Amino acid sequence: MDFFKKYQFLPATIAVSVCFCFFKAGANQLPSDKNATKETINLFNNLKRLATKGFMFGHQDDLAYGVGWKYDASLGSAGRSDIKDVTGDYPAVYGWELGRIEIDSPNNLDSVPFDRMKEYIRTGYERGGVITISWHLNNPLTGKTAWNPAEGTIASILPRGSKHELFKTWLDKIAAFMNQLKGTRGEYIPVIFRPYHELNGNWFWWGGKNSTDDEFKRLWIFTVSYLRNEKKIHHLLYAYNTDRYSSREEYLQKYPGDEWVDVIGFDIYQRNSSNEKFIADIDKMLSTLESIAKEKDKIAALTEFGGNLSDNSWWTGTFLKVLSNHHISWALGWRNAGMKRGGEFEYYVPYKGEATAADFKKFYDDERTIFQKDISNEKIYQ
Ligand code: BMA
Repeated sequence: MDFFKKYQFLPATIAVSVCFCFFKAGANQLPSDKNATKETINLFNNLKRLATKGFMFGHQDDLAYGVGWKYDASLGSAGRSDIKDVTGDYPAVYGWELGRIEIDSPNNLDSVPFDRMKEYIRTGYERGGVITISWHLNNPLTGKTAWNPAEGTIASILPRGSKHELFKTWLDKIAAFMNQLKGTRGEYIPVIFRPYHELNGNWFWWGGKNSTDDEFKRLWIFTVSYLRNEKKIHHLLYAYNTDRYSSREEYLQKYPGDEWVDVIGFDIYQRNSSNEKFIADIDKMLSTLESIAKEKDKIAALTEFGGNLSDNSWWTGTFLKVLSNHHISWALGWRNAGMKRGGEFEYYVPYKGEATAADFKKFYDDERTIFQKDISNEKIYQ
């Protein structure tokens, strides 16, 4: 073969390779679902990008109720929010909860009507915010709550178990809800789904000593593959999340594998521990989480938190102080339930007139915290 013939395709080959390299370098990375929608891929990549700038602030049930109010439509489509009452802005991340959708209840376990929830989700998304959804699902074996760890529950819902068919109908209801979440152009609203959370704790039927590692992994993989492959849902990112943990090994003990997870996180409540102890604990856990996220190329988040709000400067003096040393995507404060039926007064973020409100405003003003106005400018779905 003469020289010309041998190398006649060389220029074309080089050109194609160069283009391909450029394309790869500039291209978005795919989440665990290789068929994810465009908006979901963009969300995944933007969550990673934003974590280098600061962290998003999130709040559970933010638009539905707060301390002393419920479903306040007086602000029109803007909607009330304890965070907005204090800062003039909404959170960047909205947490919602699907517990009891599986038994066809019109309201979730915290009395939020699913119909309203869908509206709130659309509102948050149209403002450019992030949606994350947890699921305190009942125990499918006993019919009792998520906090009923009956023996044999997971085995009963895995393939060939006595409750497997029932369990699939529960996932069908999750799929139906997710499929009803659409933006104004008819596109699906991306959701960070966070099932089986606090998975190393012993209080839920799926977690801790109530499941073997293998059972938990099989439950996780079954759930994701059923929603992804059977129900063809491609607008979800999946969050794997533990409670407090003490080592990397403990964190990863029930990890199902990189192809089934996009976000890794943990939940933490300060309760009665001192600020110093809380800082030390969370600092260690965040460092471990970040190193796992980096190694696995996942998004790190504080999927639920509750602080010490008897300290007026907790937001800047403790929380911001420790989070400033880390790169997580978001931190979600749990719900402002207010006075509950049993007499417990439950809240995790300030409301108008609450003692930490002034300090929270400083926290809001700090350039490292990301709320709604910032996130709207980032156009994270494009
Ligand atoms: C708990 C409390 C409960 C609530 C549950 C599920 O931490 O807030 O009141 O029912 O979460 O949202």
